Amino acid sequence: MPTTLITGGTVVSSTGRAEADVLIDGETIAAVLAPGSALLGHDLKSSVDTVLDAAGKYVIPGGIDAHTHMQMPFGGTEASDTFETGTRAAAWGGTTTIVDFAIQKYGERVMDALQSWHEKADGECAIDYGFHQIIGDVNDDSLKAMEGLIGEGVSSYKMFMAYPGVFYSDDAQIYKAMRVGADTGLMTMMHAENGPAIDAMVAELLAQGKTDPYYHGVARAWQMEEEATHRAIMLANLTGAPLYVVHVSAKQAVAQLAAARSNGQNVFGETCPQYLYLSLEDQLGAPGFEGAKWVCSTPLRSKQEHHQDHMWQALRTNELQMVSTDHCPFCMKGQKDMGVGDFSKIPNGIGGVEHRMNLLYQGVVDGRISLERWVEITSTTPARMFGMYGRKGAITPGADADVVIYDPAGHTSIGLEKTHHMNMDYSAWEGFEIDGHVDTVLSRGRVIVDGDQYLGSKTHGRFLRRDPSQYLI
Ligand code: DUC
Ligand code: ZN
Ligand code: ZN
Repeated sequence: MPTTLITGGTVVSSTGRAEADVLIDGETIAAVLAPGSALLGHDLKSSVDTVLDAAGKYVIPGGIDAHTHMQMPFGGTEASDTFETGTRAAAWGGTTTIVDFAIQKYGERVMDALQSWHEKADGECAIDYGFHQIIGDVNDDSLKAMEGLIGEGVSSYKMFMAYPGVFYSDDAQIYKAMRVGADTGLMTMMHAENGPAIDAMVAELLAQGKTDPYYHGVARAWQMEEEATHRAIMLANLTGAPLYVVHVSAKQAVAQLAAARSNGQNVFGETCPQYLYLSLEDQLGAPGFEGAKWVCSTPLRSKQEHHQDHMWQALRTNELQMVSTDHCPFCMKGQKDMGVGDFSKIPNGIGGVEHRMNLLYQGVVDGRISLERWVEITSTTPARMFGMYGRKGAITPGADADVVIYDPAGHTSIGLEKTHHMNMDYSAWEGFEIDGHVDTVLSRGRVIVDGDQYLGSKTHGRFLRRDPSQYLI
């Protein structure tokens, strides 16, 4: 087994930092040692196969993006990143694990859907990957099938309170599925927006000739998110199901989660970089059809109402527990442009799997979060939340050697011409400047990114069987 020693760096965990060397044996972390340690009388530097110098740099557990949609069929098209291109882009940005969504369409059997997602991803991924299961058709058969998901290494499922006629579940269906969630230990994930009311408002706006991308954000008002979040929390409370609300963007929805948590309920929330940095006014409201680049759901929120500051604050106070991307890229040409003259036909989604680690690190530089909290919300908590901890999310003996060497003195200019490996014809993050740089990325002991060189392969990533959540109160 090849051995690697990462020397001279500052190893950062969710609880602290220390100068330490990291010894990797094959695919796993063998030891975290005082700098310059010898082991059984052997000088490690001269005994290992590879030495990686991390002097002046942070050594952190590889990022875990627990919310991606590679090649997702949606909005009359398909998300433009395949598992191959999307996981490669993730690796470039210091993310070494994704959890994507297998989709049960209406009329389809759950296990058939899961199998077809295995077929899409198998042999195509640069990094390790797991699946959540989307339940798009709650019926007796799918409720029964849900009982077998943990046995398949899929310990979470997602439902939608939005998108009537596509993925939508009504309250009775949610109630029934949550009963299974409570009984089996599956984590219930929820897209919490009131879809029927949103669709009524979309029709009203279009009838008034309000067709620009900006109105996507108007139709999906924060009241629709707050109401659905509250309803999901109440149904979870009634059934005893643990609940994880995806892509929280409204401060009012955070307040609902915080109230439930202070009541002792197992309720969690993620936000995404777009809700920390981007806004209804500046991006969705960009002139002409430009705003389509940032059409996603939940939508970007008003800067005037300070939702973005609230998301950062909620991350600091653990009212929100982690940050994923909801990576769901579409090109402007041939995809987003289906909605010229009708915002409701713009495929919903933003690509960002490549930039999450950097964008969140900028939050450290800007004094929004601590260095340790950065590691916690991008890696350690996702591992614990979704049953991967022990193998992922920490640099600790026995864990997979998924490691990023991050240079705080480096710099990253985000943009299509500069740092862009996602399969999109634009960057939603064009022009963002980051005071840090992903230097080296290891996935299970193998260097897959080294400076400006990609050394990975699409057959390296493995399906990750996950356990039930290790985060419950
Ligand atoms: N929201 C998006 O923006 N894209 C994919 C699905 C979703 O809920
Ligand atoms: Zn969603
Ligand atoms: Zn999503």
